[in-house]
Amino acid sequence: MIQRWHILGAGSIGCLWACNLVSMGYPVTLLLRNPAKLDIFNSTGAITLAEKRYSVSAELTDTSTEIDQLLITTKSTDTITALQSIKERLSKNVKVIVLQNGLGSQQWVKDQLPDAEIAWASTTDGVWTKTPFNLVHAGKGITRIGSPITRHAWVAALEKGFLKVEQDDDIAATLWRKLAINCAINPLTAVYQCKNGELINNPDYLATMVAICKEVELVAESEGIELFDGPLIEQACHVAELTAENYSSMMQDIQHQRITEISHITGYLCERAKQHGLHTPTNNTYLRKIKKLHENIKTSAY
Ligand code: KPL
Repeated sequence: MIQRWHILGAGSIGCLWACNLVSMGYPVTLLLRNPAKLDIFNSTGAITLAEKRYSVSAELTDTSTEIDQLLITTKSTDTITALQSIKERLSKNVKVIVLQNGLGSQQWVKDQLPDAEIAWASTTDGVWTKTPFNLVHAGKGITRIGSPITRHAWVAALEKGFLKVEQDDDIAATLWRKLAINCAINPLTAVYQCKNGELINNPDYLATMVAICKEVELVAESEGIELFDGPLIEQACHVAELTAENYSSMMQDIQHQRITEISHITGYLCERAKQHGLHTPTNNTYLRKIKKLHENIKTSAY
């Protein structure tokens, strides 16, 4: 029997994945916290992607039906509140995929659900929401999925949709590599409110990016993580060049007065550095700067 996927976090990545799961024949339900968002969804009854409508259903998190398969795509900062709102509904051996930026929340979910079959995922797909539940898949990337412990057979079935999916036997390292790039690009673009490409054209921004990357490399080494073949700064500049005209997710969060994922990106890095007795002054400075920007922001919604 094909089991239903529930999606916690109906933002652009969650909705893109909803369409992908529908394309594979899965029934999909979006879990929404906000009745107003449910009303908006019910007025269209589907997600639109490239002019095509994908039929999914939606319900409030406080509904009582059981959840057997759960994809978590909330912002990392919303994970605790979001998971707690549906924890009672999870079946004992629920299958869970955590597809989020940053680090820290994946391990937290795993610790909370000791009997669940857990997989973690990282994506390079770029997608944005034109109007609610109407998406533009702007950058076609890869979603890597892997279990932190043993391979789960059901993950392989997820390679059959229209999104490019690969199984990853070292998903923790993949998430770390993404974190490293995010540490290099996101806080700077958010503080200076610039496009990714500006980081490589402005000598002051570039010098700061170099300092950030050196600190990140030290922490990664202490964690036993091999980052890239060359220096991190080369990879970060390469990503900034490839995405030169884009605004990073953190830049957009600040621009739209939303809480950013800094605590799970630079915050996670600085915390790990502290554990290893390493100094990360540049990363600490940008962590403080973003936290200062958060002071004027009140809410976030998953
Ligand atoms: O992942 C990103 C983001 O915006 O969050 C990129 C564009 C790669 C910058 O770190």
